[in-house]
Amino acid sequence: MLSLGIYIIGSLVVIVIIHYWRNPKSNGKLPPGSMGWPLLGKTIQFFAPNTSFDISPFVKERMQRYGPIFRTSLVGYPIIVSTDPYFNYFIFQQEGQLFQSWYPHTFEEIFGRQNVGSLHGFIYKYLKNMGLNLFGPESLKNMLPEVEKTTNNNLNRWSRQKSVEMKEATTKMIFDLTGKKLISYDSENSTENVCENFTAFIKGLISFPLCFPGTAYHKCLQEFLRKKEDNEDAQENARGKEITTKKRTNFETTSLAITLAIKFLHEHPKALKKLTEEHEAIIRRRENASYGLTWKEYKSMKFTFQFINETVRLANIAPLIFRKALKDINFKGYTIPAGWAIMVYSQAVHLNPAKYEDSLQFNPWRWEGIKLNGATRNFMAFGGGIRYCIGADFAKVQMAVFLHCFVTKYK
Ligand code: HEM
Ligand SMILES: *[C@@H]1O[C@H](CO)[C@@H](O)[C@H](O)[C@H]1NC(C)=O
Ligand SMILES: *[C@@H]1O[C@H](CO)[C@@H](O)[C@H](O)[C@H]1NC(C)=O
Ligand SMILES: *[C@@H]1O[C@H](CO)[C@@H](O)[C@H](O)[C@H]1NC(C)=O
Ligand SMILES: *[C@@H]1O[C@H](CO)[C@@H](O)[C@H](O)[C@H]1NC(C)=O
Ligand SMILES: CC(=O)N[C@H]1CO[C@H](CO)[C@@H](O)[C@@H]1O
Repeated sequence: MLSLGIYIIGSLVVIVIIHYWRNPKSNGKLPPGSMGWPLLGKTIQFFAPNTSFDISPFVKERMQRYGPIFRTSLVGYPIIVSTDPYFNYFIFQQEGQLFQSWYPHTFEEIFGRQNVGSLHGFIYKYLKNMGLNLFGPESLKNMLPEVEKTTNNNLNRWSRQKSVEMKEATTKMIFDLTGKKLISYDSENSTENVCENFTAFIKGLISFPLCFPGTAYHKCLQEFLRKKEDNEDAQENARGKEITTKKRTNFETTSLAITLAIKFLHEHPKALKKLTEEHEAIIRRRENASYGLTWKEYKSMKFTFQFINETVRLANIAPLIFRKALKDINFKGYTIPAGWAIMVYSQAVHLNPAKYEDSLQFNPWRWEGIKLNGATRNFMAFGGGIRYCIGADFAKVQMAVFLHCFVTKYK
């Protein structure tokens, strides 16, 4: 009898919990959608992998059923998914006022407490300024010869090998470059503490979206976890190893873009021809062909930047950007309750056929004379607002220099 009573009460509690989970409270109309089961939510469907460039089938299906903004749940959090360019833009612009950067605990646990998703205020501003200096235009100008030299050295080494695993090789190259930059900065001015925090800042912030399961980067997460286990076996050098792995994980952004750029060059001979012409012309215009790239030359690479934009648009390097609502948010008749998580799904914006014709096709010419009006709403590969990627220009320099060396010296 007693056990039956417990059973009934237990079932009632579960039903009530599920009821509240599936029908969350809101001071207005919630965006449409379904919540799935508590804890698990829609996680399993979301993580179903798909290797093509296309939007995840999970999101695609829901966009068709519910429209561009819908609710669901992932890894135990109720969450609003936004594929709406206007709402995404609004979210980026309102950072710190209505929204705040936020990444789920699961990932904080994996990547350590110093995750910058949770870093706000004074320290954030300090580190951000430091980053802006480090990767700002003046700094990049000075770096250009070094980037060119490192790129040439790496290409030279690859050309003497029978075959090269591009992803790995480019990651190592980018690691060489960025690592040098960070370390030289460290030994020059700052205290160890600041450098460590700054490294954690860069690591923590971009490592999460990259390693979201279900994306191509899931592998890097697994690698990271494996290394972590290794560390536990080999306590002595645990720390060094972990830092190295964390760093490597993050330099996969630019290296992935470069790897994809090579793939696109291979598949699109017309684009390769056009790119080669642009870079050979740069060298021809020089007084002496053996002089290195100048900033002026870099700035003149018109087609190269179209090529880079198109690569980054399709590469979908940081597919998910997370925020939390600080207040009740009203948008297009919906109310998102304060405290809810919001996922900016930028890939849907980049593959919007209304803005990008044949959106799955690689076509660098589409950027020619593209209307700049609303450009920031329709291109958010580097985020937006005050959290805009501080490494964006650095990544572009690396890519442009790589393409320059690659097409002028190698076949
Ligand atoms: C193609 C390469 C890259 C892509 C697509 C990319 C993408 C992004 C995106 C989407 C964000 C915004 C995250 C958010 O709003 O929550 C971001 C932020 C950031 N990125 Fe990148 N990134 C790239 C390369 C780099 C590089 C090379 C570095 C530095 C070495 C870097 C450092 C950062 C930092 C520090 C932030 C945080 C800025 C802040 O919160 O204020 N990124 N990146
Ligand atoms: C991946 O996406 C492609 C193109 O949208 C689709 O044809 C394919 O069925 C998807 N694969 C899986 C496993 O969902
Ligand atoms: C580093 O220190 C030098 C002089 O000590 C100063 O000129 C320079 O601006 C500093 N750099 C940064 C990034 O603070
Ligand atoms: C070009 O520059 C290199 C080194 O900077 C020099 O050795 C070479 O003689 C120069 N060639 C001409 C034609 O000026
Ligand atoms: C690349 O995209 C950005 C952002 O939309 C835009 O401002 C820039 O003009 C584009 N570059 C080219 C060469 O089209
Ligand atoms: C905000 C932040 O992460 N601060 C850390 C900076 O580094 C020191 C020591 O490495 C930590 O104690 C701080 O918490």
